[in-house]
Amino acid sequence: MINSLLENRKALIENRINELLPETDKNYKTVIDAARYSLTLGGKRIRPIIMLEFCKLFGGKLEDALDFSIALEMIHTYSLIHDDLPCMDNDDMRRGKPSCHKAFSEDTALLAGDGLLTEAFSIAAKSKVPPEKSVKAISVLSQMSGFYGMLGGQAIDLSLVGAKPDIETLTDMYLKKTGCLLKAAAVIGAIIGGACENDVIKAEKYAENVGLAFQIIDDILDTVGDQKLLGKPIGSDQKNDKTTFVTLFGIEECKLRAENLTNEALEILSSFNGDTENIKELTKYLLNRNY
Ligand code: GRG
Repeated sequence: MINSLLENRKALIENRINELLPETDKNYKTVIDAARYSLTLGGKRIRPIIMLEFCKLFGGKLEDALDFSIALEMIHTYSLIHDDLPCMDNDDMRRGKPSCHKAFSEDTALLAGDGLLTEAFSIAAKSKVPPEKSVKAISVLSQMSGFYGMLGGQAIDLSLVGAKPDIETLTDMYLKKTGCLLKAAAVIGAIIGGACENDVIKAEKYAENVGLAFQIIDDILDTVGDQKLLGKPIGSDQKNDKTTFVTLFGIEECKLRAENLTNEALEILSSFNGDTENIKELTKYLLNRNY
C-alpha cells in the first residue's frame, strides 16, 4: 500500500514541479539548469507528501496544498545544495549523482540554492490558497526555514564541529535543522485543509516526533547504511568530527528512541477525527527507511 501511495503522490508532485519550474532563459541558463538538476534529482518527496496528506486529513483536496508543497520541496532542495558545498558538509555525491556544485560549479550552486529559496515564496504567494490561510502558511514557511528554524539548526550544527554537545543541545539542533521543515509540512497542510487551532498544535507535535526520529535514523544510516541505496558515502559525520545520537547512545539505543518517537507520533495521529491511515503508513515507512 505504501509504495503505491508514494508513487501516486510523487507523480502528482513531479508533474506540478515541471509546470512550475522557471523557463530557461538564455541569460540565466546555467543557474536555472542547476536548480532544475537538483530539484529533479530523485528525492523521496517526503515533505510535500506529508503536507498533501495533512491537507486531505482536515477536509481539503490534495491539489489545494500542491503549490505550497512544491515551495517547501524547493526550500528543502536549496538546503541540500548548500549543505553539500565545500564550506558546509563538502559532499560530492547526492542521491547517487554528483552534487550540484560538482555537476555545475560552486558559484552556480550557491545561486541555484538562493534562487530556489526565493522562487519558493513567489510560488507560495501566487498559489490559489485563500489569503486568510496563505498569509498564515507563508509565515509558517518562512519561520520554519529561517534563523529560528532550519537555518538556525544548521548554524548550531556548524558551531558544534569538534565539540561534545549534550543531549539537550543535540536535540534542539535536530528539531530545528531537520524537524522544522517537517513541521512546516504538517502545519501548512493542516492550515490549508482547514484544521482547528488545537489540531494544528497536535500536527506540530506530531512533526516534532517524526523530525527527531528522522534525524536519528539519518545518523544510523550514516554509520551503518548501504552507500549504494543512500547514493552517497557513509561516515560523513565521523569525517566532519560530528557528535550525533549514534556517538552518544550507540545504534541499538538509537533504534529504540526512534521507535518510541514514532509510536508517540502514531498516537497523536489516532487522536484526530479523520482518516489517518495514509499518514500512519508514511510515518512507519520513515522509521524503516534504508535511504
Ligand atoms: C544558508 C548556507 C545556508 C544554508 C541553509 C544548509 C542548510 C541551511 C540547512 C541544511 C539542513 C539539512 C541538510 C538538514 C538535514 C536534513 C535531512 C536529513 C535531509 C535529507 O532529507 P531526505 O532524506 O532527502 O528527505 P531526499 O534526498 O529524499 O530529498
